[in-house]
Amino acid sequence: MTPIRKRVLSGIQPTAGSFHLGNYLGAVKNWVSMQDEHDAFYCVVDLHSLTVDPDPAELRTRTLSSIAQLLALGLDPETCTLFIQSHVAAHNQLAWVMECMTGFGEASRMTQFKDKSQKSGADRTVVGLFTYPILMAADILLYQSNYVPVGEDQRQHVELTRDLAQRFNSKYGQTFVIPEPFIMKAGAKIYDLQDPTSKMSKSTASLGGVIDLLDAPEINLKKIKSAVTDTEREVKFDEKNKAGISNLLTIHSSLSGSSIADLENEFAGKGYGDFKAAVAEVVIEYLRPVRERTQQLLTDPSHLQRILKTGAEKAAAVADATLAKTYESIGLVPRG
Ligand code: ATP
Ligand code: LTN
Repeated sequence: MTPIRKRVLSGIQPTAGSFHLGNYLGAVKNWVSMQDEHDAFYCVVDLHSLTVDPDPAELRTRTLSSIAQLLALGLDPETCTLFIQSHVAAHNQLAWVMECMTGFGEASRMTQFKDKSQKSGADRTVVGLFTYPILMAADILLYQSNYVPVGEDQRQHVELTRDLAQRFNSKYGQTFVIPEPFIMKAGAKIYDLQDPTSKMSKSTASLGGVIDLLDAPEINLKKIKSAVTDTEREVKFDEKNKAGISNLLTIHSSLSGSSIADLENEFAGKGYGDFKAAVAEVVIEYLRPVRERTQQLLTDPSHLQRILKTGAEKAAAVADATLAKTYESIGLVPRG
């Protein structure tokens, strides 16, 4: 008898024209490596991205580009279920139920909400940004997911999801699997090249510090060569005192597979210039085929649409069953 494979679910927002290296090393790399051994569901969370008021034409383009990038990075639609969040109505439906189980104070403690709302000011902060983690909880719980591969910044949201699932189960009976965050140590947080104490982020002001997967090699070369380092000369991993160099070591090591210790040895006695050139080469060569495959996939939108249609059908079958069970548990009368 084949053992039942554990479920995995994760999502990524279509908030930029290209994913960046932090998205790949913190999250999508794990998505790819988990798809073979798990029953994996991956979605582009377009509804979440509405919290930043995207331009409609841009949202459409970015959503399809996100799907193309995920395929180019190695997701195989025959192996995992790849879909767009808004194609499965149950996400919003379960989110409402979960909103009615979340304390106002509990939601107010989410640090991503606090950071983002502080940046844009109370008047420009939408309610959707506040309820964002609850929609994320619905994404996860609908699929009875065991693991949620994300970067470190999402740990608190997965903790909230666990709390909500436990609360629901103890009040209404066993309904949801309690998910666990799956966060790799290496690459869990990639920092901005210009400000190596802040995370590399799509919505950051310092674009010079973000390595986009789809950028031309010359642009990424320039960004890596001008990465902020320190006044010493030693290529050594020391996150506290050498944040820039440590970040570059993490990037090199995660893409090349060489250990940090081997890289420290290889560059002992050499200057930062040589080291940066080596990092740039690894990044550029890694990204070259990803960029080419993405561009190629985008030339055939009907192929992408077919993948998405199958993905949405497979996802909806699982999600609708969980939603029906949830509605029944809380006493909503079925339509019949
Ligand atoms: P924004 O900064 O605009 O919120 P983002 O760049 O964080 O966007 P998301 O779509 O929110 O992108 O995140 C997708 C995945 O990438 C998440 O699992 C998140 O944890 C991970 N991630 C994002 N930035 C980093 C980073 N700098 N290092 C590691 N993982 C990251
Ligand atoms: N909130 C996440 C994106 C996200 C997600 C999810 C991740 C939405 N739904 C479900 C994992 C599982 C973010 O900002 N990176």
